[in-house]
Amino acid sequence: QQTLKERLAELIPQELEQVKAVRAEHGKKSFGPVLVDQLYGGMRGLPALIWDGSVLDADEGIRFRGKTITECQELLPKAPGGSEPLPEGLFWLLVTGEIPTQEQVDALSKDWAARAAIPEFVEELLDRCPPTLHPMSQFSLAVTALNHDSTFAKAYSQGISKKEYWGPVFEDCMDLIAKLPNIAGRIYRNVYGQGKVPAIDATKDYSWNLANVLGFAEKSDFVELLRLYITIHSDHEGGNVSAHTGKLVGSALSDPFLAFGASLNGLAGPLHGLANQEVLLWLRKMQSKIGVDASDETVKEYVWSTLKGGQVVPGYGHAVLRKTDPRYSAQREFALKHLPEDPLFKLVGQVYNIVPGVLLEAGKAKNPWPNVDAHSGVLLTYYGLDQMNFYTVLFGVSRAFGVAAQLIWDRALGAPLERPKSYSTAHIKKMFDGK
Ligand code: AMX
Repeated sequence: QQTLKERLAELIPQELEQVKAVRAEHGKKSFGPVLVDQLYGGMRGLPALIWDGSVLDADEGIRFRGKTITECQELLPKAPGGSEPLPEGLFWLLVTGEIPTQEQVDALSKDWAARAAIPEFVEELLDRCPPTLHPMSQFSLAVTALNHDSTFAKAYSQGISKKEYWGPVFEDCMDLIAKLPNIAGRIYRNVYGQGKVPAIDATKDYSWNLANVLGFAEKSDFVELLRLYITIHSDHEGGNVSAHTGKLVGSALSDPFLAFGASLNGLAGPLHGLANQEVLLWLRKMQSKIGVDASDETVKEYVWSTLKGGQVVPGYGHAVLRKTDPRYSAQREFALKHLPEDPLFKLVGQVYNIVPGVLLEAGKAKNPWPNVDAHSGVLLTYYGLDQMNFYTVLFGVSRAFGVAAQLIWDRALGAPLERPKSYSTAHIKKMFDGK
């Protein structure tokens, strides 16, 4: 049976040929004009990056290597007795574009378990963080520190040839993903006083081990939730802050630990990954203000008061999507199956019926529909993981899958240093007004 690295070694020359052919045939074709507004407007819609793992359609949502979330749920291997895809299989798909066999997925689980230990100094680093330091800051510190043992950084300093970059980058990416449960588990237990992190079990899959380091492995539905959670949070094409940051920093040949540490710092922002924490805080605040069984009218007033206070409604809107996020829908399906009567789930449903109408009436947001973050916190809370400021760490563990897959390909295809052109307002005025 072929390993992921062996399969990659076969695919890389084919992909190099394909990229060469695409560039030869289409390299001088235009995607359309670049508007001055796009320079000021956060580059929305500007075609600027190659990202192979996934592409986001504004109406349909994400496809991982051409497959929808539902197709991934059907096609990817599962754990014994489970019905959600194993993230190991999703990683294989992101990297190769192919659906792996059950044996290949099992081998990845074992490989990651074998790589899972973190250096003692990283454990100490985390133990020394004050519990008041946000879990995402701790997470980013620890991931950055893993660069101490980077295979790529070492190979580069020893003069490795450009053609060989992808091999050590692959090793670093595998190490990175493998070590995240131990880092996440240690942060969780340190911050919330939950005792020692148990050892990784090499006979179990990645999500079971992640659940176990957090102290939730006995709840098999929670383990299933994590399998789904990692799968849907893994990748969302290349332009979002965490994905693009990882690619950008990686383009300087910073190793995958440095690159993904930077991704995490972007994910920690409230307009990006931190929104899943913000959603729960917002819902709780609403409940404390208007009570648990508030009428639609009162909820509506509360939504308006958020907007009038100059704040965003967390979990709603998106820079690319223009319909309900299928990642939201996948979590809703999970909730309907496992926790249909949960009061917080019902509140999320009630909010879903109200917020889009208010945002449409307010007339600013281009997309009034919910994104992935509108739902995730409710599911985690249901199983007892109610420490909201930890939620983005789980998003970060998942996002490593997508960023790592692209870092491997970027180095395999010799992606150059990123260096877009910037202009000053004075220069633009001069360019178009002549003064
Ligand atoms: N509540 C209130 N106002 C909103 C809004 C929301 N949920 N979504 C967008 N708007 C506002 C914007 O703030 C902007 O206002 P401005 O003109 O005064 O600056 C205006 O509508 C136009 O914004 P847009 O073009 O529709 O969105 P964008 O591409 O600039 O930003 C996003 C996208 C996600 C940052 C925005 O919708 C938002 O702030 N949502 C709430 C936070 C959130 O849920 N983030 C998570 C996104 C998913 C993820 O990355 N995990």
